[in-house]
Amino acid sequence: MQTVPNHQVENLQIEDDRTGLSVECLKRAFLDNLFYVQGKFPKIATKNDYYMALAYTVRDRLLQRWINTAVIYTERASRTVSYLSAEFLMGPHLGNNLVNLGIYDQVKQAVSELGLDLEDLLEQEEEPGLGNGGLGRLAACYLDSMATLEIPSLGYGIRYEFGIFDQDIRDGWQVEITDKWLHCGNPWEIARPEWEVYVKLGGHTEAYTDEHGRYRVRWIPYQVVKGVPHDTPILGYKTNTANTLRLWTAEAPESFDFGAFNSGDYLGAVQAKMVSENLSKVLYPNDDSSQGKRLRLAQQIFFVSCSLQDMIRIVFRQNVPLEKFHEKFVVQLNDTHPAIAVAELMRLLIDEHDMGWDQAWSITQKSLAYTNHTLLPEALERWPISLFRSLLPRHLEIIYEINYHFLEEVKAKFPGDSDRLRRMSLIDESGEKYVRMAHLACVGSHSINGVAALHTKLLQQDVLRDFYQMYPEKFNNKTNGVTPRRFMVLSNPRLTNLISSKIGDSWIKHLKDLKKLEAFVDDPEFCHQWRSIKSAIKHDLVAYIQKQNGISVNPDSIFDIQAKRFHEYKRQHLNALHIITLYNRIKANPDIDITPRTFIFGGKAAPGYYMAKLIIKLLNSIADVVNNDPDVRDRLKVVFLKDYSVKFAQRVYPAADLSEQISMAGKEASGTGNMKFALNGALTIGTLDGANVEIRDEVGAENFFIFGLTAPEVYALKARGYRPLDYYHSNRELKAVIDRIASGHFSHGDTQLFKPLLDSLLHRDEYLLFADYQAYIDCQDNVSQVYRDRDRWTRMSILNVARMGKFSSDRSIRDYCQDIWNIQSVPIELGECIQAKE
Ligand code: GPW
Repeated sequence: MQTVPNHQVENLQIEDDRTGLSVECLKRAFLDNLFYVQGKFPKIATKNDYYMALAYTVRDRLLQRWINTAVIYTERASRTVSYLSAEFLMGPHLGNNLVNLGIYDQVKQAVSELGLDLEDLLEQEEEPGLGNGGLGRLAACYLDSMATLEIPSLGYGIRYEFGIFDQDIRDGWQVEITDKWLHCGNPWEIARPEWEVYVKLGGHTEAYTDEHGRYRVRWIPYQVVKGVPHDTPILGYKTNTANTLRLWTAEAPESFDFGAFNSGDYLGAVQAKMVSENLSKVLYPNDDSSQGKRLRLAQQIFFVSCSLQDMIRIVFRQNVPLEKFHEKFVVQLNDTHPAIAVAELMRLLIDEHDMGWDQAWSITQKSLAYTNHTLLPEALERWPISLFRSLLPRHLEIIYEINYHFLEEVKAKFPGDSDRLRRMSLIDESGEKYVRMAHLACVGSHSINGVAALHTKLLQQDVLRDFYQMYPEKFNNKTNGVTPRRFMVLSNPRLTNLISSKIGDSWIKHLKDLKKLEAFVDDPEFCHQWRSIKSAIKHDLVAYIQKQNGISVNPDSIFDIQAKRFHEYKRQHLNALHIITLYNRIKANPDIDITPRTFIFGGKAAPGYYMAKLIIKLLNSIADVVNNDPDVRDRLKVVFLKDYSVKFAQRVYPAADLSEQISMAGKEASGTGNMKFALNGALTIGTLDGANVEIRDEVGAENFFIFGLTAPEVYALKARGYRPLDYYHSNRELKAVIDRIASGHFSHGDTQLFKPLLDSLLHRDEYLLFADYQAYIDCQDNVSQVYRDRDRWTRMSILNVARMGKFSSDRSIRDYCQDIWNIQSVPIELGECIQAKE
């Protein structure tokens, strides 16, 4: 579609009621939106109407910045980061936008003068749960940091109609409920049907010779799907930059099935429409695992093709020659989910834009960069060749061609090493043939990065070792980070205000400035305030737990929290073994002196992951027994908080005393919850895994509870031959714990319920719970001791926060900008561009 220049429109001034930030103006605008957008008046308005009216009021203020940003980026054809991710776990927008606009307090006052409560309205927002966990949330933190650092960027992904399922707990088991996040409308997005694109699927290819006598390939698809972009503004913290998150919905093209339509096959045509719409219907709820399902591959090509076509459109609109695609865009691949971009960009350049192979390959490699997020073998994506060919016949040809050139390169560098060729090939031919997406991403990118120092080292030594030997210069580390805006300023206003009252608020943009807090660590008044704030927040969570779970919790107990996806490698069940150990000690000696603890869990399990769901059932079963056993006398409480989400995480992190980061070393790529807890003043009990290693280095070993085998020790033990039964037989407390579960004590006498879990521990124990058990218990005993010295604990807590500066996502993004993206900031001035230039 053509844009029509219209000087009358350009001359329009944006009305003050849509941009003004005074309390009076906000009130007027709010009522105006309630009336004209929501179509309600106060007498009949629901809470949701009020939320919508407020959201539109805030969106109007974003739009001014969004349009200014777009105008400047377009005029200057600014170099842009394109962040491709199958997941964006944004969390609620309203509060975050209030913080970043700097109008939280004004809006609070405005709505309160209208007789409403801001917290109430914030609670009303259905968060877009378009991600599973860490990977999707990282993408969201990175969008926040890119906008804050004024880096031109576009996030590209899928607008799933159903995001991550809502979790209910029934009889202790997880039950999944569809997430209808769109059912009340989404005030934050704007559809852009004028920028629709088409994606081909299935069918076959044909070779032909073009008018210049060149060999060409034509792809005759079985199906064509339309992608429609929906844009959400991403505002930086106290900047005018508003970047875009562009999510694609799949629709049936109007014209495609007219054949069927006209021949009277009405239902057939509607069927085709439904098949198309399926592509953006639902988020796959697996975290750190890949299933090889056709629809999932279709989702990947769908959003990748839409996004690359959109970038090419932008390149043309800004009069950049296509040969300079890589100068206009750098495309970061968030894991292998978008790795099909390697073949798709080649296809677009060669088949659709007449470019030669060598030039297309050079542009592709210069444009793409790949981030790996896992060391788990089951998470490395592979697609059966037959499935791949039936959906993407042209891409398979291109991948074969890339593979041919690549293997020639490998042969040249390592002559006579046929084993290496087999290992490195883009095609796994050991049995059923597969396309290896991580290999495709490595070959097609100019940068390959891990997400924590240890993770990158293990990639180089192990998972991607051959690629490291082939292309050492491509490898680099980018330790993850989290945004302090959402995970401190918004979620922990009390601690934010205390900190800012002492050291100013520069730390919100320059997290390293938290270091200045160290000067107050010996100030008794400050320590007292620090402790009272933590206590007040814990009281709030106590009230919530009372309401949600009907459990009364002692606010003076240690709040010991493990909140993350359920996965055996994350070892929530090791935590369970500790709980039962303490329970056994109490049962053996009811008067034993134990530091009171509240164990809090939150997290979802993939619906098809039986063992993870059984672990949830075990925790709930332990909770039932422990919370109701009179011998325990409120010294231990176990709480499973259902339906963990970003909204919920924001409530949980600030209340934690102790953060559980207890994965088997060598399995957690980085972790980011570990950072959010520590930033909010929790101490960490953790293994030397992922970013825990770097957190401990920063905060000091004396302020961190470390335990367990290191990654090399894990490998050595497994190589020696690990025998979990030996630990069971030789460790009295461990045996008692296992026997207690096996006896049916937590399952109303049912000795079969947890047998699969116990069998897996006793006979395989892939994640070495038994090997780490004693070290974990000893470390927890030490935690309990230290907690009794409240001054010491407070000091450790302050030092943790003061030394967390490295883990801001701003630092991560600065590192990406310098080392991979080669991109500079583009500050946005307000007002200079919407008004027409005379
Ligand atoms: F398997 N992560 C995740 F690598 O949340 F793709 N989901 C995933 O599917 C994958 C990784 C994948 C997580 C890592 O487990 C976590 O350690 C890391 O902090 C996070 O990604 C962000 O890098």
